[in-house]
Amino acid sequence: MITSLSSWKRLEQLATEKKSDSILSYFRLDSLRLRKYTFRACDCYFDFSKNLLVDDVFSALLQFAKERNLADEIKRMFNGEAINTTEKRAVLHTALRSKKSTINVDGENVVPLVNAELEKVRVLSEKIRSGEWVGFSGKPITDIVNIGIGGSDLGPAMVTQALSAYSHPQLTMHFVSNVDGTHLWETLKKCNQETTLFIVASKTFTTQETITNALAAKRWILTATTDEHIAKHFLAVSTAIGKAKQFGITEDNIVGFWDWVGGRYSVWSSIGISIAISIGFEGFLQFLDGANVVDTHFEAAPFFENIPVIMGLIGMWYCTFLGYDSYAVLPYDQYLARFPAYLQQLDMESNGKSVTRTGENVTYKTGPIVWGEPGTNGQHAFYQLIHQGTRTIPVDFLVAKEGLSPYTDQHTILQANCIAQAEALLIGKNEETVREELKNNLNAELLIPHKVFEGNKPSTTIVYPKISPKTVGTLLALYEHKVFVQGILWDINSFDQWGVELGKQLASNVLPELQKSTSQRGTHDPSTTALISLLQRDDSGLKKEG
Ligand code: G6Q
Repeated sequence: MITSLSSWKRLEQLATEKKSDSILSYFRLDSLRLRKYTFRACDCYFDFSKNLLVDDVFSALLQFAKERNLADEIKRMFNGEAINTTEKRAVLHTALRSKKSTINVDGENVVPLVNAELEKVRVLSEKIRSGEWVGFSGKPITDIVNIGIGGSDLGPAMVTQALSAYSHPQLTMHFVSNVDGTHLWETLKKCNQETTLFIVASKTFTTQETITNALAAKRWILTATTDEHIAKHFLAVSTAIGKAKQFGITEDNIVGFWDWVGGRYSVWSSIGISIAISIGFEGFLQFLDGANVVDTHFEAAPFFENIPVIMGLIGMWYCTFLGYDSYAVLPYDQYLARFPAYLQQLDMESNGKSVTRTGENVTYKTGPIVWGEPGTNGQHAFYQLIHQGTRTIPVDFLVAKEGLSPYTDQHTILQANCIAQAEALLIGKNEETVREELKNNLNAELLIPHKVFEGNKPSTTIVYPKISPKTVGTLLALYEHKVFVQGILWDINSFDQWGVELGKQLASNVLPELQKSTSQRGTHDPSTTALISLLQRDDSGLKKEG
């Protein structure tokens, strides 16, 4: 158990000693603090100095990483070892953006395979972008609908939105994920059968939501044309080529990937074809490049200046030792509006685990709750709780040095808000200052406690040059490796997701009961039984009550 390591014990002791420390006093006591805890790497600037992190804690964290053999574990991942032990799989999304000529999985060099699928992505995306790809009536494609969910949706949807400034002017991208028919219906209202192309993105090609939506999409196309034209309106991305063919998609229109690419790590694979269609294949390559820059840094940089390692260590220090349950990711960038949602899957599906890699129950806190919204919207909503609530919520602020919009003055306002929020969280406002501010106010005594800001709230600020395919690739890969680091530190498997299975299994029992396609009533708890009765189609209970 990791709890018996000497560095663990040291960190426990330090947590008791340091949890009430003042970050501002760290600055006062160490004139080199800023220099020590800020880094330029991967074309970005990282300011960790506003964290509750000081030299002896940092050393103990680094020692912990060493005792957890993090360096060897990183090598094992990059070398294609089957580190996803419960599914007996390698974890090689890094191979999808690598510049190495040989990466072996089970003795087979996967680099040529990766390049071959990438070439298919190039050919297909260029055909669509150039207008050469036409629908059943001979018109070029105008609308692309990616049907997928989880890892087959969040990455492409988030990145396509993030890079919308680089998108093809004649192509509109849509993403349908929810099995709620509303999602597909509302999307199709904006599309025309003649000029719509669906991408069925599913690693397994068995996912209920995706197959249900894909079948509905096929019916929709067939309201306007006949079976022999289906091929002109469907692409598939999958590891299950046979199943995609069975669905009716022609082999030429299927792009593959491999089981060593986890769903939530698959945006770099052909699952990212919608990105290539939207921003062009060159742009997609730059996106891969941005991630490769991080991979190279992560593999080579010493831990004391290795950004994903530092991010991982700080996050673990907060979550496990200081008990900060959640962290907020607040991009001051409208293009990154879906970045927090993407990170929720990446982080929480990867590290929301409570047994070690060998199956023992953990006795410490693992993956945090991740949440966030773009600034400045959050400032007018939930920041109150971060500033004056009862919890400490560490924050990652993300901001571009340069904005893309022509409203450059607004970008400066945005930056000012970002910097000021980090500053406010750090310095707070004490009673004395508030008293001075309210010296002419008759209600001063009443107001003072409400206007005091405790401050000392930790944050990290990441500054990137500007939103570009490369930058977005870089940001994603940084967080991917942060999540990996934490999984190793906590000794959990970050690459499986058994926790999503039970609900799926039970849904397949509930569905026939709701549909009344079975007369057999399953055994459920009383609450579930009552809900099934209420929602059975011909039950008018809701109406009666209403
Ligand atoms: C991610 C998960 C999950 C997966 C979806 C979609 O790591 O495995 O989010 O991506 O369940 O699965 P398919 O791509 O197989 O449809």
